[in-house]
Amino acid sequence: MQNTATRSLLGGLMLAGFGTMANAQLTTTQTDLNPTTTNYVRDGVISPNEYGTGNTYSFTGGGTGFGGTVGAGTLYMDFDATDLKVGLQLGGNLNDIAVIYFDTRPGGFTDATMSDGADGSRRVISNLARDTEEGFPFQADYALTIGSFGTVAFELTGGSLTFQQFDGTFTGNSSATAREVSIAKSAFNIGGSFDFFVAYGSDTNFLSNESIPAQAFNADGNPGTGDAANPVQYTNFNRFQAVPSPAAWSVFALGGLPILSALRRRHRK
Ligand SMILES: [Ca+2]
Ligand SMILES: [Ca+2]
Repeated sequence: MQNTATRSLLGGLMLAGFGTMANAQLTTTQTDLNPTTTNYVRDGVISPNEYGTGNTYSFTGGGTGFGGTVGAGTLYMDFDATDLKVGLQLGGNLNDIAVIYFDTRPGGFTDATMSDGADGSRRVISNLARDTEEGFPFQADYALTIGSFGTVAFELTGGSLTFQQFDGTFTGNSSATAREVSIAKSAFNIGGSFDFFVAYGSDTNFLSNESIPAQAFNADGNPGTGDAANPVQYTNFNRFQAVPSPAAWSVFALGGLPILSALRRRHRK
């Protein structure tokens, strides 16, 4: 078993957490053990071992207010050398817009600091419920929307969100079609680890109670246009990370061992 000092050193090495909020809670971490290779195929099907052995690089959620599309869905991820591969197996028909918020660097934006109303994706990303400012578990840097139109990726800003990419491979609302998309890690500033959560809402800012990971408000009704006296709080988030490379381990060996020795010496006193 690793002692606390080792674990905290490993945590520091992985550069995890880029400015989470005080009440934020990490729910699930998945680690890509082969971060330079993938079995991903963009075919609308989650095939065996496509997202890790046994498709274990997966994340589930909660809430059924919009039919379980996201709340009963499963989100898959995998790295290769250049890309993050994302697959969403829907739990119901995709009649609205799912948004994945990414935390990949310090700083960023929340519902309260974004306000781009130029199209459906931008409206959902920047204002989940029409009349309220939802709480985020972190300041988000990038977002990916998934709808019946395909997928759109943006860099977040306080003004007009910066368009990154559109993929129209998968359209329509059928729950039978998994939505699969590849994003260049460089486009989202993704290094060895990032945090994310998923929300679901309409392009008119009527918010579902569904999310990945599960949130406390999943058990309540849909937030809809929002209750100013009780704005929704997304406190829970997930993490996807690459297993440290041999280079990172050698840095750990060189830099970490003297620290561990010092800790041991101090412990003996
Ligand atoms: Ca991989
Ligand atoms: Ca596939």
